[in-house]
Amino acid sequence: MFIDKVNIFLTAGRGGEGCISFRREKYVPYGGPNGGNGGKGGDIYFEGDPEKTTLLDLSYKPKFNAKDGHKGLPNDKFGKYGQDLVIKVPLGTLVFKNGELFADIKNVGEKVLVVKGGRGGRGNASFKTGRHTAPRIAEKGEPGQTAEINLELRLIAEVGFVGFPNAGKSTLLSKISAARPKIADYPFTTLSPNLGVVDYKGIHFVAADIPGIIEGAHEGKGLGFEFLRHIRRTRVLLHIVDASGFDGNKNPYNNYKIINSELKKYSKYILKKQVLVVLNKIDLPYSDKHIKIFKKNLKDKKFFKISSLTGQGIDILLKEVVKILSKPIVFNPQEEIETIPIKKYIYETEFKISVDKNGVFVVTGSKVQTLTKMTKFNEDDSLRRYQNILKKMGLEFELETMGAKPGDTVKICDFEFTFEK
Ligand SMILES: Nc1nc2c(ncn2[C@@H]2O[C@H](COP(=O)(O)OP(=O)(O)OP(=O)(O)O)[C@@H](O)[C@H]2O)c(=O)[nH]1
Ligand SMILES: [Mg+2]
Repeated sequence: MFIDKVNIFLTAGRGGEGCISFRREKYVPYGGPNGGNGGKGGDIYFEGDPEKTTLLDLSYKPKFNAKDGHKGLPNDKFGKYGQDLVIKVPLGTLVFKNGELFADIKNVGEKVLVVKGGRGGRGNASFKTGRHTAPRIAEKGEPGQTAEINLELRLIAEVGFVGFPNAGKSTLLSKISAARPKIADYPFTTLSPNLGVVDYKGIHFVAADIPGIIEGAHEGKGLGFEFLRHIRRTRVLLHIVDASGFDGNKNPYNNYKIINSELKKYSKYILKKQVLVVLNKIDLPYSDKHIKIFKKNLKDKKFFKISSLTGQGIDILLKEVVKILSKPIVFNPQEEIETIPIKKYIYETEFKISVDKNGVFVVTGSKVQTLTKMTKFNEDDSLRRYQNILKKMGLEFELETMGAKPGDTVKICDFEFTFEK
């Protein structure tokens, strides 16, 4: 499971108690105080770990404590320090402490102190004064600092893929890296980001394939903007377009404009990155026609024609990507702190079925509903495709299991269908 946001509580260790003790030596009648100080409580750190790619393990445990310091001892011995706690996080983790951005862990081994352990209490040796030579005073240890921490992961990839669902983003990633994301001919196959390391003639870079976005993503439609943060730190975006005409939609150029407008609503910086327009699926009929439309509208802007399936055109594309990556990084601090309203994404099963009082089978679930809202029922191919996807998801089987008979009514969103096999 991919978890990119967690909320945890940290408590650093409490300082150890100071000791009250007096010297006892032969022939020394009134030994002075010799109680040592308590040891300092353990600190808590976050450390960047390249092996980690998710915050999943932290999501199981809401509270983390470092060890308390040990008590001070007689003979002016200080108590041992409480052990520090080092929490490993993936590179690209933003740390918000009590609601404010506190650190941004980007490098391997980068370690930040988040809460400090308490000071050890002073033992009575520390309280000795000229007038008060035998104090029975010692302090308790200082409590460790506490903090509420929100961690937010923004994956670090040099190249990010954006585009409509089904454009072929995951297919491209699987073609150019060893990553094996799920690929299928229905929208929202990818539900969380996939990373892959690309090796182009000995030059390596990380590419991120994120779930598709749709019109209205800024209002939370589809998966909303939830995963866009993972392409915020990329240097190059590949805007992948299905040039063959997705979902009976005969206008890939329009899709391209929709994505651009959604990206602009997401962040004013994102389109300032290098964006390469990638027309995919050129092995399919109709792509020629759409490529011409792009050519006309993009004017001088360069675009790439590829087939993620056959591999055609990919070499030229990667060559350009590597060329851009070889230029120095221009860092924009404003972009990093631009805050983005995020709609919370809750994972759901693909669909749920219930039977209402009229015996109608009501199907819910964001995936089915999005698909239904995105399907043009007045087109035969779209309708057939819709039926196929539902069948593949197992909806027909599930309806039968729940006792649906031919002729029964099935409701999805505002649409009513008659169940048939
Ligand atoms: N003919 C052809 N089909 C392709 C090509 N690239 C992808 N496909 C097919 O298009 C469908 C969608 O591909 P995916 O890679 O899952 O698309 P995606 O953009 O990751 O989709 P989401 O994860 O839903 O956003 C699959 O059936 C692929 O086999 C291509 O270049 N040519
Ligand atoms: Mg995908």
